[in-house]
Amino acid sequence: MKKTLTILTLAVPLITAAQNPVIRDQFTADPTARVFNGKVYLYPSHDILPPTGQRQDWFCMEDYHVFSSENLTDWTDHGVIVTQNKVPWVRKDSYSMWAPDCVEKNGKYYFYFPSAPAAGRGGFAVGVAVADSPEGPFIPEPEPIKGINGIDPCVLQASDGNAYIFWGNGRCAKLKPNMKELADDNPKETVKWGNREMEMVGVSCLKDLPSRQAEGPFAFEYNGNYYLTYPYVRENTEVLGYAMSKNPMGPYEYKGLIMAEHANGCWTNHHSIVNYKGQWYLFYHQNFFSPSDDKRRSVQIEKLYFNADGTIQEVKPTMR
Ligand code: FUB
Repeated sequence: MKKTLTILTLAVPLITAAQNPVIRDQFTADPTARVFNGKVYLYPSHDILPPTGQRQDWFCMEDYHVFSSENLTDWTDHGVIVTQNKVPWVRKDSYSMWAPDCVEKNGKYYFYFPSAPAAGRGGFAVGVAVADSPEGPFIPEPEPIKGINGIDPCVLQASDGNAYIFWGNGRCAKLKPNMKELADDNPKETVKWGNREMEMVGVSCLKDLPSRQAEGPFAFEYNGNYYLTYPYVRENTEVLGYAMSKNPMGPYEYKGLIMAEHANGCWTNHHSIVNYKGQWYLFYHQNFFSPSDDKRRSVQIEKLYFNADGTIQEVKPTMR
């Protein structure tokens, strides 16, 4: 932790008037921004320096903080809302609390997060923790959501009255009204993984897109269109692409790039898109405070604009 503070202290004097990166006393990545009660709430991953015994060149995350702001410049850190060793199904000290999301329904806040499940299960699972306030306290469910093997959950509350959960590689399934389980009427698909065939719940929304090697899907609805935005690999790094559909579960038609390769300076490009007080914003991350280590990242914000036909204009990062 001491090393983290040293890096931040050295970098801070370089910042003058601009706001990016927006959180300056800790590393933050994979930002999901949501508007609750007139404020923007930011639910990022929390990169830390790996303790001894953990892989030093890999992601290392043990908990989540939530931040809020009314002006996107001054942020309040509400502290830790979920931590790895207090989630019953998460493998102890796995440091795999990857990209989260949070949505509200009927006054309850549902925080979705991926992590490594307890021994014997392998891979990643997605859990949910529930609170009465966007700041917590969040109580984790005892088991992860059945039917999701993967990372990077994003929940879309569509105008058709249903909630849909998207996760790594653009898979999508309908949630039950309780927001904690997949609906029973979801389609099932047989998916090939190398030589193995697996039956998976839901559909793959990335079927006809330029790359199936994608993660961090973020879905939203605007002006009668559904948008599926996601980082995918091009030129040996992640670009930020997007696709549009008239239906929440697709099929989605690829439309182009929101952010080009190498623009954010690190390999990953996890993001979210939110409208606050009539302006659209892109939340994403780069490694400004840790230029030689792209697993220690910092959240940035840029304005985002749509064209008249609903397509999205490319965003260029500021402050790097
Ligand atoms: O932060 C860990 C992983 O890196 C996320 O889950 C991915 O989206 C990528 O940003």
